[in-house]
Amino acid sequence: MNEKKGSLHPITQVTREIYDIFKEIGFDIAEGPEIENEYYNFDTLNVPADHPARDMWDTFWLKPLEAKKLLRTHTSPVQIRYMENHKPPIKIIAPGKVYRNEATDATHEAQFYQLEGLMIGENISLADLKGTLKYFFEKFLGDKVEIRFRPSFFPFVEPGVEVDMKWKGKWLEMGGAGLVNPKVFEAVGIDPTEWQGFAFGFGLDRIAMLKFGIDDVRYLYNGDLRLINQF
Ligand code: YSA
Repeated sequence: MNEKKGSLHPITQVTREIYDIFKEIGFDIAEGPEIENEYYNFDTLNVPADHPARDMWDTFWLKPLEAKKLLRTHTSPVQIRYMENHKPPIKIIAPGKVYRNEATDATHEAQFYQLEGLMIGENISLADLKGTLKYFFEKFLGDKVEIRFRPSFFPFVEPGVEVDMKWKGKWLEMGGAGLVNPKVFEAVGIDPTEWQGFAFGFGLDRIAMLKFGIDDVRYLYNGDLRLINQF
């Protein structure tokens, strides 16, 4: 019988391909809970209570509010949980689902995926970050890519950058990154005079959209088999 058995969702396909590329260069895969608490989603990432930086992430808080539980707004808490339980050197990626209480459009969903990365070692610099990302994107897209860093602010990195990638002649914003802020290392008991690290967080949906030429993120989630079966 020639019955069609269905196909993997584009996000699943992209995630598996990303695993393979990073595994080859020695990265492990880490996971964390989607229901997080304020401590891991914000506090240990050096986002103090009442700091305006918290507004960067529109949060779905869970009831009872006093419990300070939330749907994680980014995959960065996975870094913290991993650093608490593993000694450096560390090389991980952590793909996963995140949630934001925001209006949707072609490039924004209230539920989407991110790809977190963390590498800790001795003498890690921004050049290591750039080299790793360039290696990844070239492997993943099968093409020569140009990467550009723009100065940016995330409380958990110093310096922080926004990462753009040149794709079909245009600069595209892919995510945030930087060198791990020594305050984050202190919060998890890693000595910042001995260890340095870089971290990054990309929109996985945007990576999938780029790879497959999908021009609206909402197509990935509306369950229309006409889209899914193309992949
Ligand atoms: C920055 C520095 C690090 O050392 C580690 C991680 C990060 C990223 C940080 N945690 C963060 O969440 N930054 S972000 O709010 O700018 O989101 C990162 C990426 O997620 C964006 O560049 C975009 O590609 C994607 N994104 C954000 N909101 C989205 C979205 N994708 C789909 N729908 C949304 N609503």
